[in-house]
Amino acid sequence: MAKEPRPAAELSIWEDAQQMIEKARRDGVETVWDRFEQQTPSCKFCELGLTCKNCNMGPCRISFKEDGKMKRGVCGADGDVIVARNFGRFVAGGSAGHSDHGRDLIEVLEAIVEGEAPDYSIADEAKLLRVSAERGIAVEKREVMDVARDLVESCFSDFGSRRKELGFIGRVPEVRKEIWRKLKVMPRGVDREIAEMMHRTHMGCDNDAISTMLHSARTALADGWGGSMIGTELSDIIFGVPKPVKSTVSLGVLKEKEVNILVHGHNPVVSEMVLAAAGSPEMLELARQAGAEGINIGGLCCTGNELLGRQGIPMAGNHLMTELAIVTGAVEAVVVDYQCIMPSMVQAAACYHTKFITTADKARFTGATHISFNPATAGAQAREIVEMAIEAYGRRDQSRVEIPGKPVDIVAGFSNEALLEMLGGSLEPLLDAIKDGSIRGVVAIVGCNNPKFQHDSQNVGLAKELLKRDILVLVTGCVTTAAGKAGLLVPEGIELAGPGLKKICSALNIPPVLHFGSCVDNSRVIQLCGLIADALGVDICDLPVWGASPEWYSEKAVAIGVYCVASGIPVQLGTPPQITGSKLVTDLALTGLEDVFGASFMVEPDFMKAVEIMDARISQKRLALGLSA
Ligand code: XCC
Ligand code: SF4
Repeated sequence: MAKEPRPAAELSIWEDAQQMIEKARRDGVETVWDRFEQQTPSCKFCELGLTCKNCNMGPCRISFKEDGKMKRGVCGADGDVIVARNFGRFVAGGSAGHSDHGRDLIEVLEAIVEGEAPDYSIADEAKLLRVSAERGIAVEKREVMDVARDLVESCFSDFGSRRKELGFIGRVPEVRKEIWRKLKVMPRGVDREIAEMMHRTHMGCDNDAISTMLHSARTALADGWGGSMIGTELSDIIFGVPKPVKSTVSLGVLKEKEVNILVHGHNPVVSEMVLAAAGSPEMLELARQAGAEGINIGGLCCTGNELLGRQGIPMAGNHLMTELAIVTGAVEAVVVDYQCIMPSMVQAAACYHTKFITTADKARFTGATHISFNPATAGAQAREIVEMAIEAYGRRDQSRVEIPGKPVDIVAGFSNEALLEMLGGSLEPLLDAIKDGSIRGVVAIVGCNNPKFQHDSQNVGLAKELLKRDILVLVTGCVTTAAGKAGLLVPEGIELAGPGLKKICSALNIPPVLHFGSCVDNSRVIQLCGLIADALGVDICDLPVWGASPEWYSEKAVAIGVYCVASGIPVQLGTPPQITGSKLVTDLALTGLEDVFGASFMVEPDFMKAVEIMDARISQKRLALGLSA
C-alpha cells in the first residue's frame, strides 16, 4: 500500500522548497523525498556495511550465528574485513571524484599553454608564479607560459606512481608529516592510492581491517592535499581567486521574464563559458527577439559555488533543491557537468519545457541532450547551449510558472588570499583574535543535504548555535545556500553572533559565516589550518577547530571527512557511514583514530548535542594552548 506523503513542512525548513514540493505533487513530478519513502526502511545488512559482492563466490552477508560468533563470507572474510573493504572503496570513490575533477583542470591549463583553448586564459598570473615556485619550479625571468607548462607537468606527476610525496605537501606542518611517514600513510600519487585501494579490497588481499582503514586515510589525503588542492589552485589560476562578492540566494533568484539557465555539477570549465556567452550582446539580442528581457544564470550545488565565489552569480539552491528548481516551470535549461546531479532531473525536466544538457563524456544521462564539451571549441559550444535555452523560452508555459520566495542577500567568495588581504596581509590579527578569545575556535561546515533529515535543519541549526559561542564558521558546498538563506552570509548576520565574534566581524565588516567555496575548496580549509598551526608552532590537531558535515550523503563527503581527521581535524557527521556492523571499525573511527591522528569522527544526529561536544573540545584545546577556555 502506498504511504501517505509527508507534509512538505516536515521535509524542508524552507518555504521556497515546501511550496515547490507541493507543486511537484500537483504536477505529478516525483522527487527525492518520494523515492526515499519507497526505499525505506533500508536493507539492514547494507546499512551495517555487512554485505560483500567483491567476488562471484558471493554475494555474502554477515550475520551472527546462534553461538554469538560472526558468520564469515564464503572466502572466509569476517565482518570487520568486509566493513573496512566497503568503507575503503567508498573513500576511493569520493577521492576519485574530486581528483578526476582536479585532473580536468590540469588538462585545460595544458590546452591553454599549447594554444589549443583560445577561449580560456590565465586570469591570475601572480598566483600561477606563486604556486609554481612553491612546487619547486623556476619562475625568475621566464615566460609565463613556460612556467605554466612546467606546472602542468608537476601537477600531472602528482597523479602518478613516481613521487614519494605530493607537490603540495610542503603546506603540511612538519610534525604532521612525521606522523604520516611513521604510519606509512604519506600520500604518494593520487591515482596510485585509489588504484591500490581497489587492489587491496580485491578478494584475498588486505584482510586486516586496520590496515585497510589506514590506506583509506592515505587515499583521502591524496585527495585533500593532492587532487582537490590541484582542482582549487588551478581553477584560481585560470578563472581568478575568489574575492568577497555580493550576490543572492533562493529559488527567488529565478526571473519570470528572463531566460533562466541553471549551471549544476562541480567543474567551472563549462559553466564559466556559458556565463560568458550569456553576457554577450549577440545572445542578449537573440533573447530579446524571443521575447525575454534578458538571460539569467543561476547556480546549483558546487558548480554554482565555483561561479558564485569568482563571478558572483546568484545561487538557486543546493542538493535537495535541484529537482525543485525545475518544478518552478521557469527554467529553460539545466547545464550540468558531473557529480551530485540526480538522474531524476531528466524526468523532471521532461515534465516542463526545460532542456537538460549534459556536457561531460564521463557523465552521460539517458534522455538528455549531450554536448561533448571540448576546451578547443568551448566558446562556440557555450553559445550553442545558450541558444538552446533561448529557443526553449519560446515553449515556456507561463501558466505553469511559480517562482517562490525572494532573493536573499549574501556576501560570498572568501579564499585564503582574500582573508589575508582583509587582515592586512598577515594572519596575526586572526591569531590575536583566537588568542584573546574573541574567536574561540573555527568550524568548517561542509557538504550536502540528505532526505534522512529535514532539509537544511541541521546545517542551519549547527551554524547558528556555533556563532553564539564565538566560533567562526566557514561553509563550503551545499551548506552555502543554507547559510545564505538563513541570513548568515551578510554582515548583518552578526546579530546572531556572540560578543567576541560580533566585535571582530563588525571591525572587518564581514559576515560571521564565511563562504569558502565548493567542496574541492575544502583544500583551502586544510591549507588555512596548516598555516595557523605553523604560525603557532603546533600541530593541526592542537588547534581549536572542527569539521562538520551534518547532512552529508556522498562518497566525496566521507573522503573529505577522512582527510580532515587524518590531518588532525576532528569531524562531526550527522549520520554514520555504513560501518556500524563492525565494532572494530566503528571504535577506530570514533575513538581509535584519536590516538593515531589526534582527531576522530563524532556521529551525532542532533546538532544541539553536537555543538556541546564541539564546544567542550574547543575549550580543552584552547586550555592546552595556554589560552582561556
Ligand atoms: Fe554534497 Fe559537496 Fe554534492 Fe552538494 S554538491 S551534495 S557532495 S555538497 Ni559539492
Ligand atoms: Fe563473499 Fe568473500 Fe567473495 Fe566477498 S570476497 S563476496 S565475502 S566470498
